[in-house]
Parts: sequence; structure tokens; C-alpha cells
Amino acid sequence: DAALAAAASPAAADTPTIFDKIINKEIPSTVVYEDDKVLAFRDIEPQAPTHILIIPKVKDGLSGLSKAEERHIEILGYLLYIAKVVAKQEGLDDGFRIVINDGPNGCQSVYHLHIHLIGGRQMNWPPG
Ligand code: DGP
Repeated sequence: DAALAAAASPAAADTPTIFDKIINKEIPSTVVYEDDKVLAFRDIEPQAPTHILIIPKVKDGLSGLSKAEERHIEILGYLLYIAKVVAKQEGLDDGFRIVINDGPNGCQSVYHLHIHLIGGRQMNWPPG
């Protein structure tokens, strides 16, 4: 079943993740933006006063950025644009950070592409 497949191969391109349940409203989340293509909701483990995840509603093989193909160019640009729209909506006028974790070295834990929008405090560089 899906859970077994996910355990065996968590990075498999179209293996369902917890984000599918969030998209389908099977588990609750605090949605801050939604349209036909993307969903933005508050991270359950916020790393800053504002921490929002922006995801495509249709995964289409995008388990992570490293799986991107030419057909994904439009949704990738759209996700980044919506990150800016949500940053404005959240009042992050002094700046913010966008993060995409990819794979084990990138500390990715959910294999459904997502943009982290983090703000509301001073960020540091280099990141951890
Ligand atoms: P990453 O480590 O980049 O794959 O980020 C996954 C993020 O997803 C992590 O910051 C925690 C968040 N997350 C995991 N499960 C849930 C959930 O059920 N609800 C919400 N709102 N966020 C979740």
C-alpha cells in the first residue's frame, strides 16, 4: 500500500505524502492562501514568527526540486510568485527568506515539493 511504498522509497516521485492529506483537508492546517494551483499553510514546526509552506496541489512527480523537468517551469515560477504574494500578505516588509530543502543533505523530510517562507525575525548567514 501507499504507506509501505513510502517507507520503502520515501523520495519516489509520486508517492503520496502528508501534504496530500493537507491538500484534501483530511488533516487540518492553517491555510493562508489557496487557489486552483497552490496551497500555502503554516508550518507545524515554525522556525520563526512567520513560517509558511507553499506547495503545488498537483505533485506531478515533483517530490523535490531535484526532480524538476521542463514541464514544471510554469508551476515553479508560480510558486515563487505566490511566496512573494504571501510575504506581502503577512506584512514581511523588512524582508524574509525562501528555502527549498532537497534530499538528505538538504534536510528534506516531506517528499512533495515545498517552498518555506520564513520571516518576522533577523535571519543569519550562513544557514545551519
Ligand atoms: P522539509 O524538512 O523541508 O521537508 O519541510 C517539511 C516541513 O513540513 C517541516 O518544516 C514540518 C512541516 N510539516 C510536516 N508535517 C506537517 C503537518 O502535518 N502539518 C504542517 N502544517 N506542517 C507539517
